[in-house]
Amino acid sequence: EEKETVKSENKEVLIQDARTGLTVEALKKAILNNLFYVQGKYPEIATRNDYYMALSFAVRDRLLQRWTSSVKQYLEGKNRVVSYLSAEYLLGPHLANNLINLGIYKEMEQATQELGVNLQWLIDKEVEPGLGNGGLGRLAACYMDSLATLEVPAIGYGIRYQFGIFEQDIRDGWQVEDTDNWLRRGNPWEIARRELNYEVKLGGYVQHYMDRDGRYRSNWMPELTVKGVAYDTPILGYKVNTCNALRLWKSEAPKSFDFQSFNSGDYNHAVNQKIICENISKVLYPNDETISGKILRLQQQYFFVSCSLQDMIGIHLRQGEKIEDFNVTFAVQLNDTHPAIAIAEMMRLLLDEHDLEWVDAWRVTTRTFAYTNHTLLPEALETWDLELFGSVLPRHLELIYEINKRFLDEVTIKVYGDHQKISSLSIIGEGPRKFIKMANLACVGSFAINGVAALHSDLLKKTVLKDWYAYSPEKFSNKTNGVTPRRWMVLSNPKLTALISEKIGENWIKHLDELKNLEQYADDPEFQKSWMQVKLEMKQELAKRILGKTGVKVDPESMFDIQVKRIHEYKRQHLNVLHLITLYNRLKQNPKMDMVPRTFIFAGKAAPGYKMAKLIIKLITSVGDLVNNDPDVNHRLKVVFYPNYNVTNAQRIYPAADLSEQISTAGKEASGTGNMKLSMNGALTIGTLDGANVEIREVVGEENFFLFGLTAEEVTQKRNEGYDPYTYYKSNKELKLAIDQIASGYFSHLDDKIFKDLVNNLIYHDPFLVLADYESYVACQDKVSEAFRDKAAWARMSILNTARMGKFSSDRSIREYCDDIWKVKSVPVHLNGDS
Ligand code: Z15
Repeated sequence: EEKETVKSENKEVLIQDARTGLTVEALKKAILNNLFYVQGKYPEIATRNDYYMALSFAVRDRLLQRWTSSVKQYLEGKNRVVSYLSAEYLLGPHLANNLINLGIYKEMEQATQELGVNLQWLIDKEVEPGLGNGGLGRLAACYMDSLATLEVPAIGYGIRYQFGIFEQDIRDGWQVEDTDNWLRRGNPWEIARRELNYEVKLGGYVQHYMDRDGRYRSNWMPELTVKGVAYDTPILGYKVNTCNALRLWKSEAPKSFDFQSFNSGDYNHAVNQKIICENISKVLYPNDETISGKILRLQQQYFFVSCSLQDMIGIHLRQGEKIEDFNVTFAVQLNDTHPAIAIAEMMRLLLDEHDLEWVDAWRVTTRTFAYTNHTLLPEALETWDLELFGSVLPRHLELIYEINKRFLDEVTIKVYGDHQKISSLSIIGEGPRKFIKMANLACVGSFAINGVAALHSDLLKKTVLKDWYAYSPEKFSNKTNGVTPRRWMVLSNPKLTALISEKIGENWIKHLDELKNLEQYADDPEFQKSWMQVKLEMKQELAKRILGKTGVKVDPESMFDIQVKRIHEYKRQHLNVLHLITLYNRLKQNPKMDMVPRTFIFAGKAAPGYKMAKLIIKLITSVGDLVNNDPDVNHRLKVVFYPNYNVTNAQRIYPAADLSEQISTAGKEASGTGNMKLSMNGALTIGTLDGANVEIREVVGEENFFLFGLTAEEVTQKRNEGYDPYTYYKSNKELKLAIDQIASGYFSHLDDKIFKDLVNNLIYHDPFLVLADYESYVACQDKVSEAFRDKAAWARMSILNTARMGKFSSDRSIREYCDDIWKVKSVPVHLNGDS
């Protein structure tokens, strides 16, 4: 019954101006209308949330008009569609972003003002959808923005987690997690498409039989079937009509299932099974770059991939196309290995459901998928215990065996006798227990493989994917990450945006290379003054929030030294802390010393099970408690741990940064994207030659970048020589003092046990070469402080950083994916209906 559509004589629906108009008057009408008819309130009794909802629905109406026009346009022409598969989308709040992309921010500001409510107050009411952990999820969100802005037909597929990334609270200096119940007050940005649903099998076994035509067939008898329901969120491009869908799947129990179980009388069993079904899309796994190997996670991955592929096949066939031509309609990008099961699922759908022969199915599959790798940490490469895998996906295990067999036959001929190579390319890993290597599955099944920064792509070929590169070099390329200037400049830093646009117009928002026109003002004292004035105002705003959230009073004139990102040993927040302690000691030993005042700002979540990361948070807050309360130093040093780092908070922090800390061990950070956002907002970087830092330094100029530390090559060499952190600890006085203080309980009320694991790890193991880089880091920080004294010179460097960041727009990244990998073109969308 849900598939029926309304037949109407009059196909052209007349759309009322109150639902589409972009004038202040139309917006006011729309808000009141929604307040009344959607929220059931009149202005006098409407709450802040009622207003937020009314406003959002008013904006959504305008998106939907563009969305239906986009769908219509896509279906008319036969355009290749990009399908982005990602387990995470870290979107951030929608309202203000949509106002900017619609080009009605000013109009809405006035409309709300005339209604007696403040726009910013309503914008701040939105609970952000935190459906991602960190860089990988945020990249997917930036790419959705750029795809729409470049007018590329695209669908983003993922999971509608009921609970996103946990909320972080700091209690007694420790991280405490709370659930993220983001849907509690309703979500005006999604549209449930109840009629769009697919069944997904899980567990059970496979029967084999010969059919009447003598064809060997498989019949998967699942233990459980779940239903995926589509929830669509419109993603509008910047000042274009293109509005793409982000289609997230929610898991439910299928109807058929209710009947069977409930009628058979086993009520308890029925209820339990229902809960199991709903659990699949319940919660986002909070691990960034660590694998947990949990059954539920594999079920999540398979669940959303299967729904998505069934959906794509449906779209393709409804256009009257043949299944063999699937890859002409869709280019499917795998965002890391999380959706790599798609390779096997595509084969299953083509073979078992659409009756293709193996070679034809494999041809379609390997022309469809492309794989992006996001990490060089070998421990972060996803694997699944083979037995566990088989218990969830018995049919896929068979298919993987077959894919692997055919592939290894081919390999054996090519690499004759090199068993090392054969086992490294095999999808199945051997050991005490066998396991499935998802990166290998992604590599065999994809026509393109890319890294996310030049250095990363290069290292991929030399390390984790070395044998794959040797085997099929033509598949490899680099696509340096980018970020959307709409959210990370226009939205988060409106004052800087206005200042820039005053000088060079507004074109840069869509063509970020045009920021280079700012270079001519880098030495202009007037411009420098305005530039630093904006920075100061952003620091003042952040200072207020810091006071409110942490009770710490910080000086907006001090240097804001900022490291905000997930807490991970390879990102080396503890190296930053060692520098902080060193400055503290220098001040204590020489209170009259003339030191550039600094505010150390940290933010970031630790995976709940990652002990060392949580200990690093405790170290930061402990050092902060002492430093912030010591009158000898606290007018020149402050330490802040800003709780619950998320997109909303990131937007407030980046504009206020003077110094951006990008201090990962060289060769460990695949790209980094926070580094780009900070530099775009005029922060100078202190960093290693790692990830995209390399390319940022290249474009901003080495004289505008504070470089320190070992190179990736030197890191490898040092390890091979037998790195001994203890010799660094012994031979550097300031380093030894800092570490001894941590160990002795100087920052922890004389508790000498609490940081023991951290200290021992550093002086005896130090897997990320913190101690090896300490001296070079501190020396570089001294140069940073000296540079900060010369306000004009600093302003100049800051302006040049922003001016030269054009390359790091996600528009550039997406253009490269479109041209080199997906082979898709822009399809401008014309509005239908009235407006
Ligand atoms: C993640 O956020 C990243 C890589 C991963 O393998 C996982 Cl599981 C999560 C990050 C990288 O650490 C970061 O360097 C990169 O900029 C980002 O992905 C986007 O490519």
